Amino acid sequence: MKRFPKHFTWGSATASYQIEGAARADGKGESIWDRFSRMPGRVANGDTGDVACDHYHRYEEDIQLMKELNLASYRFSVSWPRIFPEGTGAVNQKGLDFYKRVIDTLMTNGITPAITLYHWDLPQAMQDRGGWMNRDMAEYYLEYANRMFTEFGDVVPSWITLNEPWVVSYLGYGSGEHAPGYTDMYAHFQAAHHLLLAHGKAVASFRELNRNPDSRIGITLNMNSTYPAKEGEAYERAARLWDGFLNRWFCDPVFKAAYPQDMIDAYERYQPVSFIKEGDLQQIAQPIDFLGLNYYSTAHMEPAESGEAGLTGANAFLGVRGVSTGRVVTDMGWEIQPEGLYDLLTRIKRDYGDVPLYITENGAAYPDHVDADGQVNDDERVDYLHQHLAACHQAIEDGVDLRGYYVWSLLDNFEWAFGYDKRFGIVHVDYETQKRTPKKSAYWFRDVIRNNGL
Ligand code: IFM
Repeated sequence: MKRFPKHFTWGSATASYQIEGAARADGKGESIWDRFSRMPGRVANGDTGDVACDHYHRYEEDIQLMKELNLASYRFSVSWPRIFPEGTGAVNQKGLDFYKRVIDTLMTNGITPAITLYHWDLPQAMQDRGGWMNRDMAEYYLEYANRMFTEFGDVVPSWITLNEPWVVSYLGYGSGEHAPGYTDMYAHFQAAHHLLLAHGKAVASFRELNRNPDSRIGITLNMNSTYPAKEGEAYERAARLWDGFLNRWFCDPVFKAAYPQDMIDAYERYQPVSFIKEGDLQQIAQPIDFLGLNYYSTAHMEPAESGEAGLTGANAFLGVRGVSTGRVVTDMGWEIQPEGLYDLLTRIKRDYGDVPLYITENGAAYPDHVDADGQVNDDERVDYLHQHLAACHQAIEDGVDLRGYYVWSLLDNFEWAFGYDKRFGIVHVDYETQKRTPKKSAYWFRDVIRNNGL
């Protein structure tokens, strides 16, 4: 038996827009995903989060499920436009009441809440002011974060400022696959900087407010291990550039108060980084209590010609391309490489020090269905989770301070541009009836938690 440390935290994660539905209920404002999902061709099948898993009305049933699965902690995000329908100014009390009910029900059932403040559903009113390209967004975010700290900071012990700022800035502003759908590499870097600034301001304010001396705050980054596709200097360089773009651009300012020079150089080949103002990096690099990692896959990189036909976005910008290695893929087309998780965990320790780590997301999409006998036999997901937990275990054995693991996701849900086509849940959701059916992986995970080991 591979046992985990005594106080290891076991949980599952979700995000507001992906599960709540109730898109206009009780005074909620429009979010950029409400707007974007209505634009023709942006989301598969024209799906929207209008109803999603209807968690807004079914949170009690969902929390009972969490309890049955032995979850010790639940990571969820708050919908900013439910709290501030216009992004700033007037507060929507009914929005606050909803999260109060969720938090109370979790606590009554012995499940510790972990709040992510921003998991991509920016109020549309904020986008109308330029969204994350606008430096003022850091101040608006701070207003929202402060309100949440004031309301819930005494009872919620764990806070995450941002979920995957790279996805927000690159997929939202660089490649255009996500809301708001811009395709401008400079906008990406600018948005990323303002997100980091927002993070730093919120951390400083959290310390100052000090609502509960035992509570902790961190950030969640989506990080991949990046490898050269072949031996050779050009391949090493390609891997390093992608690492700079995806990983170091976020970790370096947070932990070292500096942006990676190779990325600054890449950017400045085209334009000065005038959006970085004096004092910003000190503001960003507030000490955090933990780093959350969302890990799914790896990247194997090779050099490419920047002007090459078909090369777009960051690939054209950096002159690199990811290649397939022939490994087995999930339904997202993402290669399965659990040793990449081990490499990532040990690399963080090596490059950024002994910061406490949490896997705030890990999981896999498969085209699951309920059998005639009412079961969902998702053996591939069990296998995926098993292998990745084994990698976590190995990293802990080798001295990494990994404190917890949250499976993505509790429920099948709205997978952004893929709509409801991709199922990541350990619990199956029938979107016609809203019936929840725990999959084999849910029962497997319940037993892992019971045994505190594999
Ligand atoms: O569904 C997403 C989640 O919102 C953020 N991390 C990756 C997941 C799977 O794509």
